[in-house]
Amino acid sequence: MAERVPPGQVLTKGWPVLHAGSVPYQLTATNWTLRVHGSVDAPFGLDHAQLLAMPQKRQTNDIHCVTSWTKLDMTWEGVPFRAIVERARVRPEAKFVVMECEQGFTTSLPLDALMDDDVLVAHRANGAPLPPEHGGPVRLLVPRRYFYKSAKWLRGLKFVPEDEPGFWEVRGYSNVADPWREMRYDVDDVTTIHKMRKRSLFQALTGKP
Ligand SMILES: Nc1nc2c(c(=O)[nH]1)N[C@H]1C(S)=C(S)[C@@H](COP(=O)(O)O)O[C@H]1N2
Ligand SMILES: [Mo]
Repeated sequence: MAERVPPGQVLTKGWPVLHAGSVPYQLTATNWTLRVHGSVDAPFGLDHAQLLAMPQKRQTNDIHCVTSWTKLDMTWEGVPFRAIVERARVRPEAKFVVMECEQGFTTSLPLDALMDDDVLVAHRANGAPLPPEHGGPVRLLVPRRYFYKSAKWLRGLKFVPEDEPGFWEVRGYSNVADPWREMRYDVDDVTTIHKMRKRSLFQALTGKP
């Protein structure tokens, strides 16, 4: 069991709801669309029925939130991210993907990380349609990263040559977000902040610049 719980994480039986802002209840399977665009030769759009017509995968995996809860053995269903990449004919210069969400939330990951076979554009969890509170009708699922990389209410996938750090990433959370290496915060940012604090403390004590 310990092998399945990353360092600093605690098991939860429930499924906490966590996000910035409010739940966009007006977004439903009836009006949801996804835009796949950027550095691709075949940009396309999808509605919910078209998403269900793409290759589907069902899997069991654990999820790890940076606020330190881990939930084991969830079942998920959705379209493998790889199928999206193949269909869009992603260009060689595309190295990152920006996940664009309803209400403006974004997160990003290297394209490589999204090619893992457990990354899904997910529409069902634990045998039921994904509830609005958990990002329904459609969210991204990236089990190998902290859960803030699993964008809720996904509306766009933008392939880009240069990274565009997202909502939590620009607020000091790790851009890598690997739970097994406990990468919760951006160490470079923290180091910079510590240096700044040391310098201002030194100035306060000595009066020297
Ligand atoms: N669109 C959007 N997706 C989001 C967030 C958000 O604020 N907006 N928060 C992230 C964070 S910090 C977490 S922990 C998970 C929580 O997902 P859950 O509410 O289904 O547990 O969603 C992630 N995806
Ligand atoms: Mo989170």
